Amino acid sequence: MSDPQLHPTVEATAEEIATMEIRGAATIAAAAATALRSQAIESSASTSENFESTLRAAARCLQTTRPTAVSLPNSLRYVLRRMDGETVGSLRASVIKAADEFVDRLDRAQADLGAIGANRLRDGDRVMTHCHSTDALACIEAAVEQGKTISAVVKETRPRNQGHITARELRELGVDVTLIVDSAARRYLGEVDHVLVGADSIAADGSVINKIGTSGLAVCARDQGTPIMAAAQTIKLHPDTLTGHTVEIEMRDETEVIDPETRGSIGDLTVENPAFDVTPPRYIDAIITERGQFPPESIVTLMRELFGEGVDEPWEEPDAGVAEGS
Ligand code: RUB
Repeated sequence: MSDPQLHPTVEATAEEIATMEIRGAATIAAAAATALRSQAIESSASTSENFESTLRAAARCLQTTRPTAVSLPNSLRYVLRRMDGETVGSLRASVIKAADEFVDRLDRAQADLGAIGANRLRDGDRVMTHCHSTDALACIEAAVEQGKTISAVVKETRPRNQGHITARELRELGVDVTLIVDSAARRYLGEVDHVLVGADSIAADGSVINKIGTSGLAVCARDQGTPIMAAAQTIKLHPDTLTGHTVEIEMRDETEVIDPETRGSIGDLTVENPAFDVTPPRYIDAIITERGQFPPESIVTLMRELFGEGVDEPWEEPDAGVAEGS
């Protein structure tokens, strides 16, 4: 049942994130900030307490949609921490400003990261990709804009085939693309100069949490001597891991893996569908951020600089039972 406090855009955005119509860590972060902006614009709250409470409720609704990409809570944090003012009007203005600022910073960070990642790519290089990452593609786009000829081996990325999106976008950039099934990756690793992936979260020890299959690819790449880089803006840094928390891996519906009819025809079996996995830092050569490239083991220094020793959860109500309609 829909929450009367929430603007329909918030619930629609939450639904689209959950069903992956909106997907990919950076895109999810931008959509969440934009949904808070809509809530702020449309809210009919008559008191500042009520306005703040509805914004927190909207953030909670968005925050629970997908658990692995930390860009989502980091985006909500960015906006809610800047919600400030004595009146509904000033609170509204502060949320709109923060959401606009966040989306703008996201775009600039991706462009800066792309320029840094492109420096690692030489003219004529061949890159293997996994899933669809706008941060990873920004590196290739910047290299192409520098006049380098880049070709790509694109992994299909079962079960949702995000590799098809990558293939399409690379073709739009004029990149020569070879599409392969995931299980063919090792065969082609000897032919590529880099493995380039994105990230949903980066842990304090430098582990890269990304689409399922990334860790197996990284292990094979290391075995083959192919360098692997993860392109990840700093909103992918997971502050909770500074204090020992682990990153929750999303388990998605089994129907993404097998249709019910085929499953029924096989008989009694268990189907599991983890959406992400964890690649330990020893398999990653570089994490590319808008603040520079880092060996994974040193990313913790940047995390401390950005987050201190931890973060709050500004979407939680300071005391229960505040909301009285929007
Ligand atoms: C997407 C995925 C991407 C990261 C980074 O998973 O794993 O590699 O989110 O993307 P899903 P970006 O399709 O399940 O959301 O660089 O665009 O933030």
